[in-house]
Amino acid sequence: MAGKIQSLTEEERAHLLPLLHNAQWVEVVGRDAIYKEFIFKDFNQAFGFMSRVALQAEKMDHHPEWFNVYNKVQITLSTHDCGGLSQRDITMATFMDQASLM
Ligand code: HBI
Repeated sequence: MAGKIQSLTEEERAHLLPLLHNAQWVEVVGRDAIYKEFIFKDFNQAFGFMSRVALQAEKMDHHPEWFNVYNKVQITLSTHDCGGLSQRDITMATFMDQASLM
């Protein structure tokens, strides 16, 4: 059985969160989660991004909370299994930032 997913430690947060802030991720007030709004040229680009992320989410078994309207995709990441941010959220956020450039 897979081990329990661990929340990020304070040391990990001190190192990782500034990097995410530089990529326009913000911490959600009142919740151990991160948020970012991606804006694309049009819906086609936005949906292509969402498609790439969806495949990665399935591969990682780690799914975003997201809302899409036309060319905007609003994303919140947190790990349900540990009730807060885990390394999985960092990995997914990094993937999303790269996938948004394709
Ligand atoms: N997605 N964001 C997120 N957080 C989780 O804990 C999670 C998930 N997708 C599937 C998943 N966990 C499975 O491991 C089951 O816990 C549902």
